This record gives sequence, C-alpha cells and structure tokens, in this order.
Amino acid sequence: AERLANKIVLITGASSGIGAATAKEFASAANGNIKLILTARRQDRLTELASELTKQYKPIQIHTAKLDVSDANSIGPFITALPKEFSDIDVLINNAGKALGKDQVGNIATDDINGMLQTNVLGLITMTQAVIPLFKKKDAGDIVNIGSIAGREPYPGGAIYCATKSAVKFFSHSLRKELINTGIRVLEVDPGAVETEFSVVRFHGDKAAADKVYEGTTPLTPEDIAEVIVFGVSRRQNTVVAESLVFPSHQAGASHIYKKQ
Ligand code: NDP
Ligand code: 8X3
Repeated sequence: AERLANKIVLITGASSGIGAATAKEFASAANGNIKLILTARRQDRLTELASELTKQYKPIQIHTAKLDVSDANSIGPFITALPKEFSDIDVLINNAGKALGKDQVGNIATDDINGMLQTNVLGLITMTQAVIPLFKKKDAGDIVNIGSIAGREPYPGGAIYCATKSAVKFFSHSLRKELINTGIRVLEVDPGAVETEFSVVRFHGDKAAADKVYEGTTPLTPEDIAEVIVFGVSRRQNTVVAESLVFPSHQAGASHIYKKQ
C-alpha cells in the first residue's frame, strides 16, 4: 500500500471488465490513498463506479472522463486539459481494447478492421506518446499495456485481433529498451480467457455466441488480472514485471484451436 500511496493512475477502458476491476483493486490496495482517472466511452458507467469507490475508499479522489481512444486526435488535448490535481500522472494502464468478429481474411468487415487497429494499436500508441513527456520530465512512471495470449499465438479468425496484440507486444518491448536509462517501467500483461464483455463485444452483442466461448470452462475473472496488474505496479522500483502471461488452469495456449476431424 505504501508504494501506491498518493499515486495518480490513469486507466483506459475503465467502464467494464479488466479496467473496472483494476480501478477497484488499486483503490483497495492503496486503502483509498490514491487518485484515479477513469476513462472510457460510457460515461454513465464511470460515474457509477466512481461513486461506489468514493463511498468505499475514503480519501480516494477520482476524475472520470469520456474518452474514445480510437479518436487519436482527442488524446493529446485530453491529457493537457486534465484538472491540475490529476495532471501529474504516475501510472498509465493502457487497457481499452477489443476483438470484433471472428471472420477470416477476405471476409472481414472494414469497420471491424479499423475498430480493432484504431483502439488496440493507434489508441494505445497515441496515449503512450501523450504521457511519455510527463514521465520523462520526472524520470519516473509506469506504463502497463494489456496484450493477450492472442499476441503470442495467433489463431484462424483472429488475424486482425492477433496482429493488434502482437503489435502491443513489440511496441512494449521497443519502448522498454528505449527507456532503459530512465526510471520509467514498461509492463505487459497478457491474459488468456477472462469472462468480461469481451466476447459480447466480439460477437456484436450476441450473448449466446459469447457464452459459448466459456462453456464447459472456468475462465479467469477480471479481478484475477487486476491483481496481477496491481502486483506489478507495486513492486520495488528496481523490479520490472516485464511480461505476465496469465491463464485459467484449463488453458495452455490460444483459446481457439481449430482441428480438422
Ligand atoms: P470489456 O469489453 O469488458 O472491456 C473493454 C473496455 O474497453 C471497456 O471499458 C470499453 O469501454 C473500453 N473501450 C472499448 N473501446 C474503446 C474506445 N474506443 N475508447 C475507449 N475505451 C474503449 O473487455 P475486457 O475487460 O476483457 O478487455 C480489456 C482488455 O483486455 C482489452 O485490451 C482486451 O483485448 C484484453 N484482453 C481480454 C481478454 C479476455 O479474454 N477478456 C484476454 C486477453 C486480453 P466503453 O465501451 O465504455 O468505451
Ligand atoms: C482474448 C483472448 O484467445 O479470445 O485476448 O483472443 S482470445
């Protein structure tokens, strides 16, 4: 809790799943001695989460903001316009991301391709670029990028999503090397199957198709990943939990493996 005390943590995609769970985990681990900037497109969800955490974790301070990371031009101005008491960010959690569809190359909707690339890759890169100058100025700060098993092991129907997550991996690696002479840490957390709104979003709202993904398995909960994220950030400054691959116990590779019978 001491290592997290008075930190300012910015989370993208905090309205659901891993992002929302990470907000709660930081609040709890710091006993409320923390400031959170919670962003996503669904402001109502953020307001609800903020009021829940504010009640439960005094003296926590929370700033919520509607931010669409796929709108790259809005990111720089958002960082610059943060209220003064939230402007000196210490930890950036690049969590906003999605898979859209499971169509194979040749049949992938252009909107799905753009949605994944703009959110998972361009959004993450632009957010990082906007925050890096602050971190360099104080020679400190943590960047936590949420990758995926899909960035390590591609699967049919995942060409774009897997490409975006491997882009997150190599971007994170390059950045860690660029920052080797600084006090800035780059952490990458790669989850396996976590039951969140991820599959509902992937199947464009088809709840039955989403439920089928986890049928007969015990997936991770978003809290499981939140614990790993907060663990990494709360290590001693000289410790970098550079990459964490986290599976539920039934999984040991990409969750979608196609086999010809
Ligand atoms: P959820 O769908 O539950 O949450 C995704 C979050 O991202 C939501 O808060 C959503 O908020 C936000 N988001 C989506 N698009 C945008 C956007 N354009 N701008 C800002 N925020 C956006 O899924 P998860 O919690 O599972 O996903 C979080 C991360 O974890 C993603 O990067 C995902 O790829 C990764 N991941 C998930 C796995 C899983 O099995 N669930 C496994 C491996 C990685 P809103 O809609 O309000 O904008
Ligand atoms: C989500 C994991 O395997 O469904 O990143 O693509 S998978």
